[in-house]
Amino acid sequence: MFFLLFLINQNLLLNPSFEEWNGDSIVHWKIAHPNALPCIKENDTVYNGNFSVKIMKSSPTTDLRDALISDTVIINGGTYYYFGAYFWDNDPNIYAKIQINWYKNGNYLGYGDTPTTQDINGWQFIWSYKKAPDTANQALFKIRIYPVDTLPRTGFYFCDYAFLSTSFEIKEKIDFENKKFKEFKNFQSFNLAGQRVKFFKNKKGIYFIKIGKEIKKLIKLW
Ligand SMILES: [Ca+2]
Repeated sequence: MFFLLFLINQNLLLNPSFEEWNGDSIVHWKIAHPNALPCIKENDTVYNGNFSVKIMKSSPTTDLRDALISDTVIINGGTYYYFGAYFWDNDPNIYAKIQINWYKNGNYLGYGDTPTTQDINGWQFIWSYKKAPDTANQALFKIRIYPVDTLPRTGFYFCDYAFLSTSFEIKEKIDFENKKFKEFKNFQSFNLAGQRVKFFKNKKGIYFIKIGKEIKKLIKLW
């Protein structure tokens, strides 16, 4: 059995679980390309609450990637932000990721993004973190859809519970054998609630963090 093992503090996104709709519009979100990349209210494949959003790539020729864009979020430059969302993507023809664009008073400064989704028959949690540029004061949260290189270059996935936050807390602790530590690769260091920790994942895509000598499982991706 696996659990969501961290608590997101102060989600800066409005309507992050896609519960509020106004007809075909999603309250506080912009559907960037309604014809090429339709975003549809979904009440069957849902992770959180009553609704999620089905995001489609309906045109095989378009190069557009931005499907849903958040309201502008006020942020603090030089601060670390954590961001991600839940995806149900079992469609081999497309994949998804989140991109954060940083701005200062509307002027683009750069971006951060998550890893891409994989084809999994279930909900997967995709996330990353990035330090906002020192002068940034605004961010846009973009939910993107990409085709693979081969036809048909159309497809869809479901997305639910997006988040952008300056912090999260570990909720659960799972016993883990330290002697297996060397199996893990892709170590990255970051600052979690003021502590220097290491973040890594194993071959099965399971994320862990290490604080001092303690290892905690963070999330399982399926
Ligand atoms: Ca929801």
